[in-house]
Amino acid sequence: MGLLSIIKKQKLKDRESRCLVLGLDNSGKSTVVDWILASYKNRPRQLVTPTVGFQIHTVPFQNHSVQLWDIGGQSTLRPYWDNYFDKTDVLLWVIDAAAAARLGESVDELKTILQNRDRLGYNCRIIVLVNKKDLVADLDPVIVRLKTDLSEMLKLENVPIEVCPTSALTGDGLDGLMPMIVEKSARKL
Ligand SMILES: Nc1nc2c(ncn2[C@@H]2O[C@H](COP(=O)(O)OP(=O)(O)OP(=O)(O)O)[C@@H](O)[C@H]2O)c(=O)[nH]1
Ligand SMILES: [Mg+2]
Repeated sequence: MGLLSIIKKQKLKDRESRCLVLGLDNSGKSTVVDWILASYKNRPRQLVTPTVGFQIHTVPFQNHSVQLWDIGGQSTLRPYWDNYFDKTDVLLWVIDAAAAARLGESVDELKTILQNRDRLGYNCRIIVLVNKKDLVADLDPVIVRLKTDLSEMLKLENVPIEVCPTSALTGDGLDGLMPMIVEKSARKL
């Protein structure tokens, strides 16, 4: 293969992002993906049902191609999550802000994934969506608790985690998501 075709191939790769959408069942992962597909692929919004297994969608954004891997979050499916870790550019971790009782479970699952960082890759960007903000009057206590629960982990691993409050139902807070997902690939150019 000539140098020019190697460079071309690399440039193409730099414009591709693989985004893994994970989190507990019912947190709103497929609804986030549905909002993205409606916004960037003009697909009418659909009624989502629990994901059994996984779904892959490719979404064009600016001059990038984003591959979204929407994985089912039910506890029976979680042992298979690590099959999807390789070559992930962005991990989108979705939390149901209205399910306070499940916050600990969600943080524990995220911690388990972060402890397995060599599989996920140390360059993987981690974005936490505190979803269903439309159902919660005051989101601050949820975000404070989340950051406190993760702080020890963050200190140890020096993992920058971005936290975004969203509503996948209304799209509130989601406008900046695709730019964030492709930003990492853009920086490599
Ligand atoms: N009010 C509100 N409801 C939401 C929001 N996001 C998702 N939902 C609802 O939450 C329920 C679960 O959403 P899903 O997108 O299927 O959740 P999931 O995380 O993909 O669930 P699994 O596929 O089982 O892992 C659905 O009834 C959605 O309509 C949100 O931001 N606000
Ligand atoms: Mg789903």
